[in-house]
Amino acid sequence: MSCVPSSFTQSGVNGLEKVLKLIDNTDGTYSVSFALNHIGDTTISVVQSKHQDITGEYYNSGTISGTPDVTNTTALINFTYAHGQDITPGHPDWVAARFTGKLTPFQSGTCNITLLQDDGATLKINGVAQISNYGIGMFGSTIFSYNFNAFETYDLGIDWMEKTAGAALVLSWDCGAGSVLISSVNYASTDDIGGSPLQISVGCPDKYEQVPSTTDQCRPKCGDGFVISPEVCDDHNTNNGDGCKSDCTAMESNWACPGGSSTTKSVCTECTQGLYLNNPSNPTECVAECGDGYRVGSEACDDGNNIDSDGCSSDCNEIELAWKFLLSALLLF
Ligand SMILES: [Ca+2]
Ligand SMILES: [Ca+2]
Ligand SMILES: [Ca+2]
Ligand SMILES: [Ca+2]
Repeated sequence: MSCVPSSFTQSGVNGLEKVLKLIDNTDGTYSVSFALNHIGDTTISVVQSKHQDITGEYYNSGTISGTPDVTNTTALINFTYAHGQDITPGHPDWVAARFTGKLTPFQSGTCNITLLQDDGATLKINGVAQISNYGIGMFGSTIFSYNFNAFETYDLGIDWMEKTAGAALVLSWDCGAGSVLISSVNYASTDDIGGSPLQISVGCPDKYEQVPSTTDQCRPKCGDGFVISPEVCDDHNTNNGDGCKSDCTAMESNWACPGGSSTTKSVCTECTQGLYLNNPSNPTECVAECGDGYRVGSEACDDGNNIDSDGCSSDCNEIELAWKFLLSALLLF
């Protein structure tokens, strides 16, 4: 882990954003862009990380109690003392110390944390002990795993007690890139800046609605009176029996619903007797059908079939000539 670079792209932070991109505008401002992968409310936090030295309180009595004999600050937990070397002035042995600070990781994930101790120490994160070796005479490393959220601030506390001989206290972590001393930039706290945290709400575009049982899909809203593909019609309701089906996927049998668009609703008309939705070039037009027995529109006749020489031509365009004469003769008598 390291300091925030001037530009970076990160995927899947906290499982909310598909892409997070940060650019240093070099004018004191930063731009952040991201793609939300869900419809609804989202909280966006913009935080600033501020380095904060760790406070060390030393007790020459060898016990953490009362007023510390020495208080100072340090940018790192990286102490080693040779046999006989003073920890506090005049005190190389039987010195206890309490270190407190803030720890901020810049990536989410699990880190293996190693504390080299001589003698033993207790380490707490957010008040919960992860290592409990305070008061134990030891020289060695203890490792534990911790799952961090990026840019969250964690309280760090270490109680350490050196008995005799050499002494050490070194805090390092491995967050996937090898074990390194925890950097001073990570001894930091984060504060919201600007209008952070910001609540935003993302919905479907106008004339669309969320697809049920999904979190990130919109579809044209059926019943709003606007026809947007894949809607076939939208007669401004979600009823059946009035021309456009309740789900807007089709016109109902023998109904025509022309005129619908993204700005106008469909107007449905039921085809009257002898008219059908049967025009390939205009599927919303009611047209006559030759041979159904109903003479309508431009049909000259319709004798219920598509056969010639029986009085009405097979295409219903003509009353056949011989039959005209016969008809005339019958009328004369
Ligand atoms: Ca619609
Ligand atoms: Ca309808
Ligand atoms: Ca007909
Ligand atoms: Ca005929």
